[in-house]
Amino acid sequence: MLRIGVGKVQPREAEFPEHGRADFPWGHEMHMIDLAGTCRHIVRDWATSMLKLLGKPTSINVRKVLWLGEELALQIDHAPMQAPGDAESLRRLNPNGLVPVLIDGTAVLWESNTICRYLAARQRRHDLLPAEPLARARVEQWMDWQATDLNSAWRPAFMALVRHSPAFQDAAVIDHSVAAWNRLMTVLDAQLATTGAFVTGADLTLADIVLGLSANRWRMTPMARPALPAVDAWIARLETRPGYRAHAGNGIP
Ligand SMILES: N[C@@H](CCC(=O)N[C@@H](CS)C(=O)NCC(=O)O)C(=O)O
Repeated sequence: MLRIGVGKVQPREAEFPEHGRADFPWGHEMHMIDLAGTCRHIVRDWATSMLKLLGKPTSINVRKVLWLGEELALQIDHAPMQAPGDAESLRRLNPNGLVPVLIDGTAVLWESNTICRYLAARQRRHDLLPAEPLARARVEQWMDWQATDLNSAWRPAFMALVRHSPAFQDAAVIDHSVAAWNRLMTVLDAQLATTGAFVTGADLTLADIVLGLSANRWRMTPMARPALPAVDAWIARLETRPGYRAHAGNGIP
């Protein structure tokens, strides 16, 4: 009879068909102990085991995936990728060198909203990402708006007022960014006032997850903001969800 235990080893090097070799900051080791007490161990092919997520837990785009993971009750092995030397490894998985990166078996995915769509579809969660084309397009419309228009609007203001980046200190550019950010948040407010619940209707979808992170950042950035009662009411609804509290409204802008 064999007894089996699982332990962690790191770092581990692995091969991905499309990406070549990459160091990975953790792996799994399976120990097999026979009756004579002899310990042999084999290294499990961790690349075919559970979902892996790379990226700092403070990153707004990583937090989308962590929150979604909770909504889907998925077990995700999360590595922050902060150690020296991680950058080169990361670039082999995502040529942009950015997080999040999701690893599912030998498949590697990057772009946070795409990862969210993939996970919802993988788990057949049509409540979060509808199968019906028009309903799905409405969710994706707001997700794309988040990733393009809204993200472009806030970047200079956020980099200046929260990150205090020397590269973003032009007052006119900051003012313009604050105004654009506030204007787009009023667009979201009007939509939420119409639905009276979540971004696309009565139920939470992926649009609420990606925009929930954006709205939290908007509320936490020290700048003048208009009163947006529908956004406030929506965030109060999001705050009832453990995934939002843990990964979005968790005190990190
Ligand atoms: N469009 C990409 C943007 C990814 C991105 O900008 N990620 C940031 C963190 S939010 C990043 O990796 N920054 C470099 C770092 O954190 O080291 C996505 O949505 O996944």
